[in-house]
Amino acid sequence: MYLIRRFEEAVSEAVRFARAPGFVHLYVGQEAIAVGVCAGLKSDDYVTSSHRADGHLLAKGADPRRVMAELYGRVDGYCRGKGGSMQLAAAEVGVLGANGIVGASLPMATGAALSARVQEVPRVVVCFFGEGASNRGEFGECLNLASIWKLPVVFVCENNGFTEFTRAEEVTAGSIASRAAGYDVPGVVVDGTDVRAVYAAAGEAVDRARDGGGPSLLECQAWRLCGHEEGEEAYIGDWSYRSEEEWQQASILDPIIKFRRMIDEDSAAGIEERVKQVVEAAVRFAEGSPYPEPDDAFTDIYAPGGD
Ligand SMILES: Cc1ncc(C[n+]2csc(CCOP(=O)(O)OP(=O)(O)O)c2C)c(N)n1
Repeated sequence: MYLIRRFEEAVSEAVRFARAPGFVHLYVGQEAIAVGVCAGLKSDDYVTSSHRADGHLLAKGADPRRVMAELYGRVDGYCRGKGGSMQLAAAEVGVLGANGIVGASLPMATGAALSARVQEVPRVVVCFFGEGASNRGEFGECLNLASIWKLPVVFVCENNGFTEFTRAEEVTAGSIASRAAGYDVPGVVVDGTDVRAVYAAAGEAVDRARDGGGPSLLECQAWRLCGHEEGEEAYIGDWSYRSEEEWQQASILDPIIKFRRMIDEDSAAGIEERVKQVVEAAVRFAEGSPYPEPDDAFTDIYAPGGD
């Protein structure tokens, strides 16, 4: 969790000083979800992700240097600098892709789970998506098919309180977790700021999926402790969708502050020092990596339906 937090601080700085391209969506406040879920996965399990993807990659074991290089648009990144933040995929560690299209992680995960079934591989697929994505049609379509076919998929809704610049309660009706019952899928609300609670709930869902029991839906509730995307204050002016009081109270929901209280000071200091070195090395690696050559613009590109 601490690695994700410090990694993203470095990303934020790189974007704000124009060393890396923009349109980066940070994961501050949601770290316990990626870590709690991915800690219980095997290395060949799959993950599909949203536009807020760095945390999912790092939690699934991606190399921070190659994630950073990708965010910088350099050739040593996981997608040779052509994916960037929202098309970031790391097949080596089972991350099938971030997504610029809200909701697209749902059919990707359902399809990957169907492929595991057809190939008779004991693989589980975890699908991360926001509460905004749960209002799109794919949500119902995928829960329905995954339930009917008892696919090994765990749907993890990250309810961070906001869809872009809109408060979730203005656009999302009722309880997301309870929507699962309509598809005969177990659905639970989880405290997404408590890594131990996420780990326990996800472990149960992953075991069920692996044992042939079919899909589950976890609604992990957390609070987005950052803007929708880096640099948004330049165009949303007064941050009118969030109040100052809310920011002050929100730090109570910081998963890292919560967890740090539970471990001893020496362990915390050791983690902090190691993470500092890892993040500094990632930035050095990214900044030392070249940009892709213009002649390579059409290599390593997948364009369905193209000539
Ligand atoms: C299909 C689609 N519609 C709209 C957008 C614009 N958009 C980007 S992020 C976002 C908010 C998504 O909210 P949520 O799913 O809750 O994820 P969060 O940003 O809170 O992590 C929107 C509407 C998009 N990228 N794709």
